[in-house]
Amino acid sequence: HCCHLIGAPVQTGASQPGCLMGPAAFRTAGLPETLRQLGWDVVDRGNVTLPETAAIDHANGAVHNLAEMVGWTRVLSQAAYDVMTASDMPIFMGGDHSMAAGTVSGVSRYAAEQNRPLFVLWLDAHPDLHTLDSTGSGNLHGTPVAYFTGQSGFDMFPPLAAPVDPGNICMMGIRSVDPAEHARIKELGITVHDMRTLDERGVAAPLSEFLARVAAANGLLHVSLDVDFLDPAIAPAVGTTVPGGATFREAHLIMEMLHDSGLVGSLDLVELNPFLDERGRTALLMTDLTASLFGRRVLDRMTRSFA
Ligand code: DIR
Ligand code: MN
Ligand code: MN
Ligand code: MN
Repeated sequence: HCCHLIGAPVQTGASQPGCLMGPAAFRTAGLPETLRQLGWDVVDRGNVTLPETAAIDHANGAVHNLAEMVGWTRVLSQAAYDVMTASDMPIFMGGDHSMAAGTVSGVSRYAAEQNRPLFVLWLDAHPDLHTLDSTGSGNLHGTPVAYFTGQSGFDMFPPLAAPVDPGNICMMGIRSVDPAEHARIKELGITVHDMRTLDERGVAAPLSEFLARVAAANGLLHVSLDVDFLDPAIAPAVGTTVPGGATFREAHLIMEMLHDSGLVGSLDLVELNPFLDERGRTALLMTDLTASLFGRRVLDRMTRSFA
């Protein structure tokens, strides 16, 4: 198996600088070596770079760094499409979550060409479902899901080769939702397992249901893991901490189940801000979780089938 790493040093979508250093922190935390020890061939493609941009104004005055997000979306979408043809399971090392406008749209273009439906597992405290018109903060990391599902108002962005079907998105860990996002979740029919659902049902049952759907459709699964999915007590290095996040054990179980499913085609690791970390602990935890997704386990056991 071959895994390609791609760095996406994007920080213009976040409220504070620092995600620029995310890819370097994942390399420093030993992500490439960790995957090699699990038997993967690892190719580090280095970081994608942003071509020069000219400012773009928007009627919503809160919106900032729009030209940067448009530029990143263009280059990352192409990079993601290219790497999908070359790699079993590419990892996009972010970078703030605005990068997912590029990675998911590129992966979706690839899936469409393979005649396979794309499914997205969104592990996050936030649904990131704002449009450019509805965002109040203007922080564009709150908008990628609206873009890649084809919501209106993203005309200055690259046209989508294959918008993601909102019915194929499953969000887990959600606990900070703005009113406009709440309305959009219902309107689009996105499956959202908020923290209350995870408290009541655990993570295994809702995730099994979703994986069964992916398997039944012969789908390709993209996983987008935002650091703030995790509880701030174990993952402090993110600009938008929200109390009451996923525990170490819940997160590892999700990653192990994803590995066992054999359905994951690509992974985003996003919102790591190493400037806010405590001696690299968040980068190391994210690396450990990735190891579980790529096959690290405590004991051999019967592989679960979700078909
Ligand atoms: C909030 C927070 N919904 C916003 N979003 C964040 O600024 O739009 N997304 N932090 O990751
Ligand atoms: Mn996010
Ligand atoms: Mn978030
Ligand atoms: Mn924000």
